[in-house]
Amino acid sequence: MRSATITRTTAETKITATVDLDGTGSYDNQTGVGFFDHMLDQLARHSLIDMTVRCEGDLHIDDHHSVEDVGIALGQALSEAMGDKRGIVRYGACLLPMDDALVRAALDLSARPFLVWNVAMPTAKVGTFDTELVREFFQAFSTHGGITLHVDLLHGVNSHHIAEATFKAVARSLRDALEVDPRKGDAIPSTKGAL
Ligand SMILES: [Mn+2]
Repeated sequence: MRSATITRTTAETKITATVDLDGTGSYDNQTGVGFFDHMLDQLARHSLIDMTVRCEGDLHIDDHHSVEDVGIALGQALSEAMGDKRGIVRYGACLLPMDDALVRAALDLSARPFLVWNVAMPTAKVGTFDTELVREFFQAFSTHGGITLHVDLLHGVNSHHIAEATFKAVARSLRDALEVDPRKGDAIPSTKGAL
């Protein structure tokens, strides 16, 4: 079973995150940050990862710790669920349009965390949500998930659409990268013999 549950408690947040990589994209995400829940739902739906997240965070300060720490927990859950990555495709990429927004994501489940983020948000806020936290989430998620992740905004004028397109593009890329390739048998997809 490619699934994992991570429980992570700090002075700032208390989080439980469960993923099943061989799911159908069902989700139940409750972080106390409405817009972020909407983004996590996209991540689950379009990656076909079943995802349950609970976060009790210090929202009286702002959303930063909750968003960042959910990124850490989901990255850790992904990493644990992947195990030794035997037989997986490893790479994924997606060019994703959403109305005005066009986002390109490319990733490698490499265990070599690296984020290239070229996404300028036109506005500082979507509702009450700080748009700079989208990058914070993917920084934490890529670091703790061991993902080399490139995300580029090619076009866009609406911050809600841009943010949502980044989550969908990464989700769709993950969906491809996590797929087990029957031609690989149970080989680990690296000439090094380990990922
Ligand atoms: Mn939306």
